[in-house]
Amino acid sequence: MKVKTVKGSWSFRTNKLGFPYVFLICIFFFLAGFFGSVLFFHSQDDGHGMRPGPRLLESSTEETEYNLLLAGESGDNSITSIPFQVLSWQPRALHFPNFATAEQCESIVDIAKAGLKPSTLALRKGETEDNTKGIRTSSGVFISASEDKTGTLEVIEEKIARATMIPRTHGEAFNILRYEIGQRYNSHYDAFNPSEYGPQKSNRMASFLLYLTDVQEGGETMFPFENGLNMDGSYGYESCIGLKVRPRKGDGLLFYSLFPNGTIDPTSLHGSCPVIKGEKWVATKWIRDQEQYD
Ligand SMILES: O=C(O)CCC(=O)C(=O)O
Repeated sequence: MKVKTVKGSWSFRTNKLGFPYVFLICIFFFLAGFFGSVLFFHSQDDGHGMRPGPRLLESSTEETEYNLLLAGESGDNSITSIPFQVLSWQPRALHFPNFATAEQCESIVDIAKAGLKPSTLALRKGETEDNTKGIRTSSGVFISASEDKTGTLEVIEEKIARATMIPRTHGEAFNILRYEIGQRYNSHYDAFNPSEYGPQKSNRMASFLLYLTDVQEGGETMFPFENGLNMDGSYGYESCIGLKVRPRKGDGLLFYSLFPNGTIDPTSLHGSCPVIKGEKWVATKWIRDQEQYD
């Protein structure tokens, strides 16, 4: 039987098109591939000659679109974004960069200036003004948001409530403090231990500090017992050691004095290092575990 042979189409085409034509087609595809890949990698470049790796959520600077849910009657129909850095888990301390604007800080300093008086201390049994001299040497004034006709403290107070999710009604009036060179606040607890201070109607559960000025040198807020450090009984309450938070105009610092179970966190001991150069202004908001009616 005669086997039918079919000529391959390749030989058919090459025969028909000729070698120079095929050669040109090859060159065309080679160049198209080469320039295409160059363009592709260029578009992936981050501007520094590096191709980006997988992006970390927290380092993304792109605008994110969120699909909002229908909020409850007391909720918001917008997203609140208040960036923070966890400074420590012992105590629970958060840093809020650029929490307030420079104008807001300056306005708070302006309203506080006229009312400054030497800062006072809550005294324990056996303590007197005389035997506690030198522990807290700043000047300060208490101003509630409703007393500030510029409305700045109102805006800041609202933002603190959102950052902490503790209603404004739990906050004391702002204590606005000025530290001049050499002035300090030795380490202490904001929460009142009933065994030292007697029975309490409510306790300070958290403190929010808004730094109103930069300080050239010194004036850090210190946490000497951070992460259980220096807790061997030898700490003298004056030394500026442990976690130190540098005051920066407009930045906020939040820390919790009580554990979630309501007992005092021993690592929440804190104070203000003496100012060495410049002047420190800070607005403190003490937040209580019960509503404040006065
Ligand atoms: O001024 C500071 O950095 C700390 C203030 C403080 O400890 C306080 O007001 O309880």
